[in-house]
Amino acid sequence: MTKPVILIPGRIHPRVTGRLCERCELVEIASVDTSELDAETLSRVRGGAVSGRFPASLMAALPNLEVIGSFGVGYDGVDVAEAARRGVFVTHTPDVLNDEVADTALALLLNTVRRFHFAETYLREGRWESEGAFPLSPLSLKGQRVGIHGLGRIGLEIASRLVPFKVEIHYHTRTPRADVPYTYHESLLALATAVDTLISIVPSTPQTAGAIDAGVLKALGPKGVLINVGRGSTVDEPALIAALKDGTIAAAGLDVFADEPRVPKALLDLPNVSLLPHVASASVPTRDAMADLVADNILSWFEEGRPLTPVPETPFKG
Ligand code: NAP
Ligand code: 8YV
Repeated sequence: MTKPVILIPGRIHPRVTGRLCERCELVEIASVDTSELDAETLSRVRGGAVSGRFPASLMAALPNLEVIGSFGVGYDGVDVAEAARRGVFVTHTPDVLNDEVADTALALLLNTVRRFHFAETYLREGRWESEGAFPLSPLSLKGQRVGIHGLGRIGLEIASRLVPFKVEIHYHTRTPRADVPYTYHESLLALATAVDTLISIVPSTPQTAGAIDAGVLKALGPKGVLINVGRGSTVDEPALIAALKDGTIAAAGLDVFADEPRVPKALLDLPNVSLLPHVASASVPTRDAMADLVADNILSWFEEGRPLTPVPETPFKG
């Protein structure tokens, strides 16, 4: 039987290629630029596996494309509208990373509020011995009201981890959930007004772009803390930097940025931030599970005739 040909534009977790290589023919290229491939190869490609971008221009170069396996639960790098128009299934990796990302969100929250990263540096520099105790953190999680922007698969796990911390939990989504006891707010601004700490875990969409703006930060207030583990595009980064500088909010913990991997120097220079290089899901077990789900989706499509976890924009109606 002829093996399906899978295009891999750019780098991807090695377990994806390791899993696929025996049952598929892999065509690996450096980026979404297909100019090094001849027309015959392009026409043989039936699948794609990607961590990052899969634009409409790439789909246009692949006349027999059937399925794209995207690494990650967020699939903003893939032009899903164009895929849907072409009848191409796009799959992603939901659920297998919920716990890891929620754990990271809590760690980032505590680090931001209690400044443990600065405390550890203080110890390592010998300053505990030479200067005495590390200064008290002005902020505490105790008694805080925490708002979750996005209460989906990961947001729910974040909320359940917050319960034992005895904080008040509020949330905003476009549609209220009937299955949670947390306080719902109809707008992000109303949520920010009601809470001290805002955790954002929404997808990158035209509607969420720049949603956390100067007005939302002002509503969060001078004791306010922003944690972003969703996407950098959700935050107006210049407005956030200004708010952190002038005391409009107290602190921020960020795992995601507007223009990764570039992080504005103005953010790096601030004393009231905790910054991570997009590592929320980045443990070996979780990334292995994500890689397996990318491979399983592609193999299931070609061997069983159905994708396992298609995105909502390209549903499988079997
Ligand atoms: P999900 O289950 O689809 O949940 C998304 C949540 O966001 C839902 O509650 C949804 O509710 C809400 N939402 C969507 N658009 C909104 C809007 N315009 N305003 C307010 N709420 C909105 O997704 P998930 O699996 O939890 O993942 C969420 C996102 O986290 C991913 O798309 C990805 O970008 C990001 N992520 C980041 C990392 C990392 O490494 N930092 C790791 C994993 C995921 P409604 O539809 O009712 O509005
Ligand atoms: C990964 C993510 O860092 O799943 C997502 O949406 O942002 C992360 O889990 C990313 O997919 C790595 O490419």
